[in-house]
Amino acid sequence: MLLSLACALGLFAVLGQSQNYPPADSLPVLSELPDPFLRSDGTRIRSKREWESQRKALLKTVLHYEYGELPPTPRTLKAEVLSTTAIEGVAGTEQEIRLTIGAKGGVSVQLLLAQPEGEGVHPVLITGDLNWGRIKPEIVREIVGRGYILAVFNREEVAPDNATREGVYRLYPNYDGGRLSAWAWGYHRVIDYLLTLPNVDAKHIGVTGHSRGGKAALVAGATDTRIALTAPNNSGCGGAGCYRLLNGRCEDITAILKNFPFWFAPHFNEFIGKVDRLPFDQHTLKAVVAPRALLSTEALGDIWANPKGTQSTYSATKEVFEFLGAGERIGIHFREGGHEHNLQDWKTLLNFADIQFFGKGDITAFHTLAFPDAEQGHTWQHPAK
Ligand code: GTR
Repeated sequence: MLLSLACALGLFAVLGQSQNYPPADSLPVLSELPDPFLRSDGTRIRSKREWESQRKALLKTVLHYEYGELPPTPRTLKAEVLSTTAIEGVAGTEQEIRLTIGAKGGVSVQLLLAQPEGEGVHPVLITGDLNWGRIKPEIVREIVGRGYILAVFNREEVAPDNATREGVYRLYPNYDGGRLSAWAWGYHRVIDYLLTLPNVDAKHIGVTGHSRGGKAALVAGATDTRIALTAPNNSGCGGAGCYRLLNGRCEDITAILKNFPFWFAPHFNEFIGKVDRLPFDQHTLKAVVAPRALLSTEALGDIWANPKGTQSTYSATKEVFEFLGAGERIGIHFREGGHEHNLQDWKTLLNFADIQFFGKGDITAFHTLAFPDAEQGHTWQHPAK
């Protein structure tokens, strides 16, 4: 404990010396999950009041080292409704929309909006996974039947899933953040549009996505307080997983940066073989969402996504939520099976959203852990304990 505290203080002494972030080699080794309550001057925050500035500082650090900043917010956004059709089996319609984001021709993105019929406003769930195909009809029926709007956009039109500089990279030629930040920006632009619609419940907007889409949804939720619920599914390494605590044949920083360097900030690869020098881990990004609601949905057979390490970062993040008096706003759910975003995952998300948005249901199931022997990964506790 003493050792890790000394290391952490060492880190913040380094960070405190200048506004710039030192390179990986100059950062101290932190073997445990870094303390999210520790400020850059080496003191810990003590009151809830101090959380908002700490939250912003943590977010800046994570974006600097891991993902890169998000692109700027564009001044213009146009939407053209191309078609409206009835959804089979439920009282609702689906619209196909073309969003044009920004000037000079802009970024053109396909958006499908499945909406329940009826008066009043509706909560919304957004995913950027349209590039993987339409959401299955039974899932759309479930979401719309439960009174939610489903917004599905194609994140690969926002930024391609490779190193080519199309989409938002063409709109902002100097932009150098990674794809996960660019995709997160796509979620934010969809929200800009949704907030112009009369049937959207602005206070109840949730984001989700699967795997790399889940990583992007987590970055989106961490960087936009208009998002009331952030729900990455099977998001693993670079998402709700963990860099330090690895279990079995799961993805680590070396593997992810070998295959997908363009998902991250260009200098993140300095941490290959040095994850213990990261001044944060994924619990830090999850904590940045607090006190807004956060759910991770995991699959026990999806070893590559490190469900056990995800439980460890969940437990570390819960310290922050509890400190803020928001312990009921964080949840985790494990199902049997493998890497997919299936009907059960969506039902789990809807159940969690009903609790968070409308106080309907019981949170207990979302605090049930699957791995009693998972590493705690941290010795710090929240400051009010
Ligand atoms: C895998 C990758 C994961 C995950 C997944 C996906 O190949 O290693 O990080 O994001 O792809 O997006 O399906």
